[in-house]
Amino acid sequence: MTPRAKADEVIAAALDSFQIELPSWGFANTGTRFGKFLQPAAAATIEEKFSDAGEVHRLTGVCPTIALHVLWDLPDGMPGVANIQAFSEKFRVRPGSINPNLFQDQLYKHGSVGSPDATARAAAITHLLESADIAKQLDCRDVSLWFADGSNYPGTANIRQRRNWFEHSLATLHGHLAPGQRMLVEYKPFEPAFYHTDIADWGMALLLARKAGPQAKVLVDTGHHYLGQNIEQIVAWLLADDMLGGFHFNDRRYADDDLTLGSIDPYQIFRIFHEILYFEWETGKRADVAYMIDQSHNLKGKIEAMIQTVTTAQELYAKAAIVDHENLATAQAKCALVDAEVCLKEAFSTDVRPAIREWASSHGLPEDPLSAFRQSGYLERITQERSKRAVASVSSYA
Ligand code: RM4
Ligand code: MN
Ligand code: MN
Repeated sequence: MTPRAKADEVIAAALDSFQIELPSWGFANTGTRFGKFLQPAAAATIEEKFSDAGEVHRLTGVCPTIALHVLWDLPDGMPGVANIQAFSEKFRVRPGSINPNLFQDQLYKHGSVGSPDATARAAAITHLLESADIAKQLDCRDVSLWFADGSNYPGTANIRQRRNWFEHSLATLHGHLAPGQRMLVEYKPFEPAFYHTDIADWGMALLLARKAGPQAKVLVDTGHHYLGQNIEQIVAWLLADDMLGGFHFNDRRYADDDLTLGSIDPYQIFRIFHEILYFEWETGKRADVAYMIDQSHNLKGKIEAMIQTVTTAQELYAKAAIVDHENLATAQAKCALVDAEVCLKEAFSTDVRPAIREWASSHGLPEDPLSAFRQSGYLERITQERSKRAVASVSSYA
């Protein structure tokens, strides 16, 4: 077998095992704190979000699930489950991670589970438990937690006390999970809190997840780090301790910019995938990691941007899959620095697009999902249909 044919085979096997979850909020009108530019084709209802996600999955074949934000997608809680089930059947995409929303209600002005107000803490716990129940009803494995909790000025919050409340609430949620369910703890250094955030980094998320119980893992959102932080090292450490639960993928230049994956620094996403695949090669274990997209495209067409993201993710994953692990391990052991780095770069600079096209057509998928989307007429149809109705109030803050 030629090296090229071997690489193509490795890529095809890697792509067969690669799936990535779409965020419902990525299809809705979102913006910045300075305003929102509305798109006539943006999804305003849960049915429209499922429809758009179904379209991305139909064209890419690797997005079988859609992440749901409880407040935005099931505003009435549990009674919304039947709707979700119906749309899931209709549009052939399953509900994925369930994201409680603990940051929009007026009650959460000073935090949710970390608020000094006992009423806010109790409401937050009730919402967490209801979210776990929704996940059970929908057969969703992951409850994905992100807390906006924190404070804006030094001296205004009791940091240790808030941590205790977090420990208590997360343990309560853990006690409520069904066997096989997981809770993912996401961290973020700042925004909306600008002095301290209760779960500010991976160490805090790790400690809280450990305390909560064995079904709690850490979620890494690539946009939630200080600039210059070595994210792939965090990934490698969490993998080594079996504490990596999943990702929210996006790219950024400055802070939590939620830009298209790989648009700014594709090498970083490649290095993250590389750490995961290197771990799998070394241990012979499959990393049990949920890949999810957490992006909001304010100006790009929502569906096009999502297809672009998925395609980029596949390319970077395929590049990481063809790293010659044996060679790399040998070079590392000998401290052959240039050889080791060249080994990584070699894979990164390989054009994997022909192999991906081949993989797609062998699975009955369009070789170029973006142009297939443009030719499908879907966008024209929804633009027409959706611009007829009045734009529903925009509640999503992603
Ligand atoms: C946060 C975080 C969460 C996402 C919200 C909308 O910054 O990334 O995962 O659900 O934004
Ligand atoms: Mn996120
Ligand atoms: Mn974020």
